[in-house]
Amino acid sequence: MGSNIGNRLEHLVQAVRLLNEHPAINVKKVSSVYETEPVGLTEQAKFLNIAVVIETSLKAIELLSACQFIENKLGRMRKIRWGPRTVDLDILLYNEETIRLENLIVPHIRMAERAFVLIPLIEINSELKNPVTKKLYSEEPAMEDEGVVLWKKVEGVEEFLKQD
Ligand code: PH2
Ligand code: MG
Ligand code: MG
Repeated sequence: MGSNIGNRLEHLVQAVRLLNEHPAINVKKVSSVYETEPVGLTEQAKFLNIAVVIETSLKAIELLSACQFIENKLGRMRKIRWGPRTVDLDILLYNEETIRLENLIVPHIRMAERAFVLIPLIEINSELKNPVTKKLYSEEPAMEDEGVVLWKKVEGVEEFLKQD
């Protein structure tokens, strides 16, 4: 998840809360919050990024709808590709599956090149591998990139959801 507009932490907390309130989704882990330099379109505000682990009975495509519902609920407008957003919820991995639908590709196509994805992801599970190449995400060269700074240490889902 990422946010770079308004109260960025609040947007992430609300997004995790809404995910967890979905009857078919359980949020199991939340990473610490990282402040990250914008990638792609660099002339925009810094992001806060987190990664979460969920358990769900939803199919990946249904999970995507749930994520988009939350993005819209939190006021996301889709104006510019890679542009500023109140909140962005991307599906990075879904079990060990590879999914190639028109509007959903898993593993997320750019995740292995983005330190703002890899660093929070590795914090919650350092053993994760690309399900196709079997390469450890912790061994991706992008892990060494600059522009990702620990902003707030998070100890657990409960604690994360308590802050306002
Ligand atoms: N998301 C993007 C584009 N660029 N940069 C950072 N630092 N964090 C993001 O979440 C992000 C981005 C497209 O979704
Ligand atoms: Mg997205
Ligand atoms: Mg994104």
